[in-house]
Amino acid sequence: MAVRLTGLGVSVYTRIARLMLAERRIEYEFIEIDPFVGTSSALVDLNPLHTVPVLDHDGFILHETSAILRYLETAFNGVPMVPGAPKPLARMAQVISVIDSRGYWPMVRQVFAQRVYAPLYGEPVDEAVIAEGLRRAVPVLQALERIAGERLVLNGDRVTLADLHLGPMVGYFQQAPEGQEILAGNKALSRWWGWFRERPAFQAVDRPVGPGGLASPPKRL
Ligand SMILES: N[C@@H](CCC(=O)N[C@@H](CS)C(=O)NCC(=O)O)C(=O)O
Repeated sequence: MAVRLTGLGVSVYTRIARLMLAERRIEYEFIEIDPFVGTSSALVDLNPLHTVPVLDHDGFILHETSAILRYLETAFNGVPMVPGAPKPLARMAQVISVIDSRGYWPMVRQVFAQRVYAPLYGEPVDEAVIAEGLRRAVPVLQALERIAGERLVLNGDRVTLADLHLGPMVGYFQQAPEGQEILAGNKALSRWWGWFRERPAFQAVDRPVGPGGLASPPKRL
């Protein structure tokens, strides 16, 4: 059974998929394509939306990270990561939805990309973009704080797909000093992060970004 993942090393969504592959101890081939530089016909063939990651499992092609995680969760043996009970199951879906629709852009594409990533490449930093990202990230973290405090998911106990979806996003966001400060103000979420960041699978994918940290450094993420 051949598993192949097309992605970009620094892409946060690629990291989420790689985290799941690591959690399930699945061996896979990694093909690096940068979706931010031009149009790759190889990527369009796999995914007309031209986003990464894309999974290929014996010819079954799947894009959209939450779908990839759900697929790997059931197609490969391992500790169940989708709760059976209605309430934690709903919370898991809620976290993933909040992150996808409201978290990714401000936390990663605005705050992390500008405060942390751009300087690594000597690019100018747009403070207005950071300010807007921080403003938009605050309610996202508040919503997640409530969920972490309730402890149905994000509880530092049983890992679910919500943890895997959120971990790499927080991992990037908290690299910005402002992100770290906002996170620190959300106590339950901070506790969760302290637990999650130590997971061996996360440590395996959490490679430094920047010109020294990648074989072929992309200019954007
Ligand atoms: N809905 C997609 C989003 C993936 C995504 O936005 N990936 C970024 C990299 S982190 C990407 O490929 N962006 C290229 C683009 O938007 O043109 C998923 O869940 O996989």
